[in-house]
Amino acid sequence: MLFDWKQALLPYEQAVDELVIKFKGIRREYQNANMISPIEDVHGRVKTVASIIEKANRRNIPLDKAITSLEDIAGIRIICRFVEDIYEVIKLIKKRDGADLFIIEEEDYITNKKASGYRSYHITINYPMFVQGEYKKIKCELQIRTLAMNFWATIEHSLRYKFNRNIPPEIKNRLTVCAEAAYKLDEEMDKIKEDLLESQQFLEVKEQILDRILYNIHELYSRSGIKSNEYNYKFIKLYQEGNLDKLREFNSELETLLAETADTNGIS
Ligand code: 0O2
Repeated sequence: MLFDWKQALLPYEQAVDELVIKFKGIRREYQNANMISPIEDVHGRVKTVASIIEKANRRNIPLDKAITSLEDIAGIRIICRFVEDIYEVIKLIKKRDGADLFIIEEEDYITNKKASGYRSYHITINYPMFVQGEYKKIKCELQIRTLAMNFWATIEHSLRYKFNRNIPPEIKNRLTVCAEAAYKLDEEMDKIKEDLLESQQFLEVKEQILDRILYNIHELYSRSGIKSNEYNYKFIKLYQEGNLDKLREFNSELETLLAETADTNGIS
């Protein structure tokens, strides 16, 4: 009888779907708390049958054992902006160990890059699930890497396929140089991370104040018919100047005015 790959891979698909939702959920939690998430993006995939057969053959694994032996049938890729964020994500995963996932092993290809130049942090987990009413643990590989590491790995992966895993030495050398350049980029980005985060926070605070100002101008106009032109002009001028303190001051001015109009209108 023919092996039913579709049926066998179904639990892996479900595990990938659930894990993607969970990691995207972490990202959303940070955003809701107005914090910058260490997770930039999350992707998941189930290895194709062709890729499973190829890898099993390469590792001399009999086909009937391929699904249970290979660690990366189900794969989740977590993309971070900074190397530091990778370690933050690892901490978050370890906190869940024994709860909704079970860590089997870790491979730190960041500190110990592969000969190819590949960098990424791999965590193999068992993910508990109910499959057709039965409790099962599905093996899944989590790959955590930066945008720069992912860029390099994606290009190198395509070239591997193009050259049937035998990349010509000249291209291999270039890739090694590129891997180092990508890592240098990560190192430089980590150095300016604080400045980047500050500027991001600055933009977020500024956006909130701008929203508040526009809301207050609208309220002044709709509550008491105060001509909003004067305030609109002042707003545009301050907006162009971009000075956060002045925008804050202007917003306080509007809020005092609003409170006064509320008093005279008897609104409490
Ligand atoms: P896919 O699904 O096409 O990505 P090894 O440890 O070297 O004997 P392997 O397969 O590298 O064997 O196992 P490992 O280390 O667990 O790697 C699993 C996955 O990590 C790979 O899956 C890749 O996604 C990624 N990876 C590992 N090494 C490299 C590398 O040098 N370059 C790139 N681009 N990715 C790597 P697969 O099997 O490639 O399948």
